[in-house]
Formats: sequence, C-alpha cells, structure tokens
Amino acid sequence: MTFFPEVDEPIPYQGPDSRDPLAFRYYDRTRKVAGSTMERHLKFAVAYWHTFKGGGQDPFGPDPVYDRPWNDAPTPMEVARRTLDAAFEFFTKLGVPYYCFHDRDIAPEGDSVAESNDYLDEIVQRAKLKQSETGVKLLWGTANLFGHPRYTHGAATNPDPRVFAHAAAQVRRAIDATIELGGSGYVFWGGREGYTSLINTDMGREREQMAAFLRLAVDYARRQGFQGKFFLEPKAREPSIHQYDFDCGHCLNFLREFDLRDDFMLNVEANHATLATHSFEHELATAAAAGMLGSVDINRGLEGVGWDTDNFAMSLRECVLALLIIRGQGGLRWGGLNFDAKVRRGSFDTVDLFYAHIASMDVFAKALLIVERVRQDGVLGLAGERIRERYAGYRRGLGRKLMAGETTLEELEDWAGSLGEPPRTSGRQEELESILNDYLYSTRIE
Ligand code: XUL
Ligand code: CO
Repeated sequence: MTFFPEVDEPIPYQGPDSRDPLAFRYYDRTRKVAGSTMERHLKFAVAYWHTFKGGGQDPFGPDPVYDRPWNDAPTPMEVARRTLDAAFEFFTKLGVPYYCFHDRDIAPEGDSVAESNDYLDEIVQRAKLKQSETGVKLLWGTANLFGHPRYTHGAATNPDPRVFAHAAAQVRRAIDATIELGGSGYVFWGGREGYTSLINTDMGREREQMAAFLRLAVDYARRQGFQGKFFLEPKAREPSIHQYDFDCGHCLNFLREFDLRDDFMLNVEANHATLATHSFEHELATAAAAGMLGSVDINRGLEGVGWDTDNFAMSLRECVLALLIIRGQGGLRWGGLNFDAKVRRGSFDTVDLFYAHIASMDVFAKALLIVERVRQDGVLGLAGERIRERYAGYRRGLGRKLMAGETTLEELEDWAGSLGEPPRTSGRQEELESILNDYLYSTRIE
C-alpha cells in the first residue's frame, strides 16, 4: 500500500534552474562541501508529530482537516502501525537521513502504564526493522509530558508527586526507545513546566523538582549505556504564561545552577526565539558562545504573533545567519536540523508535505553553499576577518593583560589617562549588510 502515490520515486536533484516543485534545486545529498557531504552538514530530521500526527486544528477548528489516509484504521494501534509505514515511505521518498519523535506520536497511550509500555515496545521494534531496511536513523527521541490531562499543572513541576512518577515512567521508556533505535540525543522541552499564577505556585520548589527530574533521567540513561547528549529546548511561553525554560540564557543558568552542564546541551528552535522576542541567530549565538549549541529545530515564527505558528523555514537570510553560527562551531555533532514545522491549515493534501520539506531543505542547502563562499572569502560573520580585527586590541598589550586577569583598575586608569581620547571607529553595519545582500541576491550559487 502506498500513502504518497503522487511521488513514485525518491525526490531527484535537478539543479538551480529546475522549476519542478517535486525536485531539489540545491539539496544534493552526496555533494561535497568543505570536505563533507551536504547530508552530513545539514542532518535533516522529519518531525513525526507535525508531519504525521498533525491535523491542522486550531482553537476555532478543533477537528482535523488534513487528508491523512494512514488514520483510516479501526484501532489506535492499527493507526500507529500504518502511520509508521507512511512515515518511512515519506522519509525514503524525500531522502532525509533522520527523524525525531515523542513517545505518544509513534504509539498511543494505553489504559495503564503497562499497556502504554507494551504499545510503545511493539512500535519501537517495528521502527527498528524499518530503520535497518531503509537506512533512515533516529536523531532524537522525547516524551510527550504535556498532552495528557494529568499534566495540566505540569509534569516534573507538578505539585503532586504521583504525576511526577507518571512522567518519570514515560521518560524511562522514551529513553529506552531512543537507545534501542540508536538516537544520539534525547530532548526535554518543558511543555507544561511553568506557571500561570504565583498565587498558587512555589516557583523555587518547582525549579528544584525539575532539576531532580532531569538528574534522575540522566542517571537512568547512563546506567543503560546511553552515550548521547540530552538537549534542553527553550521556549518562552505557550502553553503556560511563564515557562521555566524561557530562552537560552535562562536554560544555561538553570543547567549551571543544578550542575547539569556535562550531560546537556541546548536544542534551539527558531519560533521559540521569536516568542522570547529574540532573533533566531541571537539564540543560536547565545548557545554557541557557551559551547552548548547541540541541536536545532528549524521552523519560522511570525513576528508580532504571540504563539507558535511553526511555519516551515523559507527565509534565505535567516538560514544563512543560522548556518554561519552552526558552521562556525564546526557543525552539530550530537544533533541536527529537525523540521519542527507544520503545513498551514489550508495545505491539507499529502503532497503539500513534500512541497514544504523540499522547499525548506533547498533553502538550507543554498544557505550552506552561500555560507561556504562567505567563509572562504572571510568577510563576514563569525568567520570574518572584520570581526577579528574589531577586537584585535584585546589580543595585545594591556588589552590582553586585562582579559588574563592580570591588571587592576588603577593600572587601567593610568592607561586611560596617558592615552587620551580613543579614536572613534565606525561599526560599518550597513556596509556589511550590503555585502551580505550581495551574497544573498547577486552571487550566482549553484
Ligand atoms: C513545542 C516544541 C516541541 C519540542 C519537542 O513547541 O517545539 O515539539 O520540539 O517536544
Ligand atoms: Co521544538
């Protein structure tokens, strides 16, 4: 049985002049860029939840509107089996190397912990078989600790430890599933870990509960031999008003405060940056500067909209800025680029899933080629000579001494006095914007 009859063979690479929406213009899986393939640089992963479980619902339309033939089955487990078939058909036809899931995306919740575990086990074994048949791999796994009504007041941060225990049970099995399927990462997005009012909330205690939960998960996973990384995924708001993992800055502080930095890195999502009123590149740079940029959820939020719209990333400028940072730190060893994105409610045909992923893969592939040019030319961004030059004073003389902690305020005062007024130097922002525009819009990339 085929779920995607409109695509009968893997999406081909046709080059920049192609106008076929079911072909790649730039994403050429095996093409070498700076000694590695495009596939290895970009490490694309399809998000199981949006792509196969999403129905296009919104607050004014609670019923699914997407046409998803794999949902036509008599029982939740039969739906799960068919969905898995559809997912691997999609991965192979699209030609992506990875996927990501939540436990409850791939298998339904049962009537008891034991039944839920059995359901998950069966689907994990099926997925394992499909992975070995197709070569598609798991990038990271996670547990859905926000959808079930028991998590209304949080999972790890719930005032009731019995809810904490249910969340722990889920995480244990989701970690098992991740290990069994060879994932190199395990994500914690604190879905309902936050609060809506301090009238009924002990914030200090809730943060400690969350730290205890993460510690338990790390200890368990390491005992099972998990050698990958844990990723904390910041998000400012939604579903709760105040999420504890507000942005990268908050998450880095949390990991430092509770001594979790050895096991964790961050999973930075574009739309979550928007919700924190940051730019995507700001959040990526914050994580990278701390050596903690582990993985990326590539999507796009709409500015001025207060909720997660999870559009597919389509902006070349944003992708170039993101890849400058990612390439600047030598890539994503443990993580990759996960499409945490959904097609619009009005894009309800199955073929729309192909159009969306292909377009977004292509914009990243083009961005990768641009970033390579920019890096070779050495003009811009983290790789740029211009930035090195700007801070050159800190690499010599008193500038270097002060960074090494070998000076005093008194010595600096003497220095300032003897120097007189430092010359003013333009930041040249507009000149650099213009150079960036040349790369984005004028340079022929192929
Ligand atoms: C929610 C979100 C999640 C995480 C995984 O906004 O981004 O899908 O990526 O739980
Ligand atoms: Co995400």
